[in-house]
Amino acid sequence: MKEHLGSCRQAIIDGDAEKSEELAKLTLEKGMPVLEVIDRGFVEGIREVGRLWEEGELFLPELVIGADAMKKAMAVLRPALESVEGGQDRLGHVVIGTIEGDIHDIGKTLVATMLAANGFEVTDLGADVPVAKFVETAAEKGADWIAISALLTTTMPGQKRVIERLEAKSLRGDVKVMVGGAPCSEEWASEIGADGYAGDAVAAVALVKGQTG
Ligand code: B1M
Repeated sequence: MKEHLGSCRQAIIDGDAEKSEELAKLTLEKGMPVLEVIDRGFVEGIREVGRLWEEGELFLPELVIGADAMKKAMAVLRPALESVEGGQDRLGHVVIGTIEGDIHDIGKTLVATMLAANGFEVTDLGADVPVAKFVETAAEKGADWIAISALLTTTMPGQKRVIERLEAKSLRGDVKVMVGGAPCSEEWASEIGADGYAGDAVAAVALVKGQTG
């Protein structure tokens, strides 16, 4: 297992999409724990790519190639996550997306997949989602939660604008707001008046489960 996790991490660092896809398939064939392989293998790889890029050891095209390798692996593994606890009554409705100006969608998609796998109805708006779109969709669907991902310090204020728009439309009491993404924190969530912060997909499920219904 340890060796497999190391290979998954390395395939992302190498930007080797063929290898990462192959390793994802092997994960399923061997019945390895999917979430652990994602978290301790592939995710560690993409975070290392980000670190190397920040230090100037990798260039933007290599960051893009690493992200592509990550997406290939996730495409293979996502259906296995979706089937973990499928087929039960829906526990609530979550509208999720990455805030406007921000195209990072790997973490957000993982959170959406885990919520769906745990019995929530999920409307995934994708990435670069305008503030108004979160609010309109939540109202239209009668959502219990809006989950807003932000990976850039420059896009985090958009999470606050969603809350302000909910207040302006007198909808704040109808829907809870969760924020997440690498630069976010508990402090940020309370500063902007969100109902919660989740540091990873498992915490996001726990938060929504604990406060819905
Ligand atoms: Co970008 N990028 N990137 N990037 N990128 C970061 C975020 C950065 C930290 C890299 C670095 O400097 N080390 C940095 C941000 C710095 C900052 O703002 N302080 C950065 C930058 C600067 C940029 C560009 C501006 C680069 C440029 O063009 N000069 C540009 C921005 C484009 C834009 O959005 N407008 C850019 C572009 C890209 C790529 C397109 C190449 C690619 C994204 C591909 C894609 O997503 N489709 C990319 C990537 C891959 C990264 C890093 C390396 C990895 C992100 C990732 O996928 N992580 C990232 C470095 C890092 O995060 N350490 C970086 C894996 C993922 C599973 O984790 O997203 O954290 P994460 O999600 C976790 C938790 O955070 C949580 O659960 C997830 C699962 O555990 N979570 C939530 C996430 N959303 C949640 C929502 C919730 C709850 C929990 O509910 C609301």
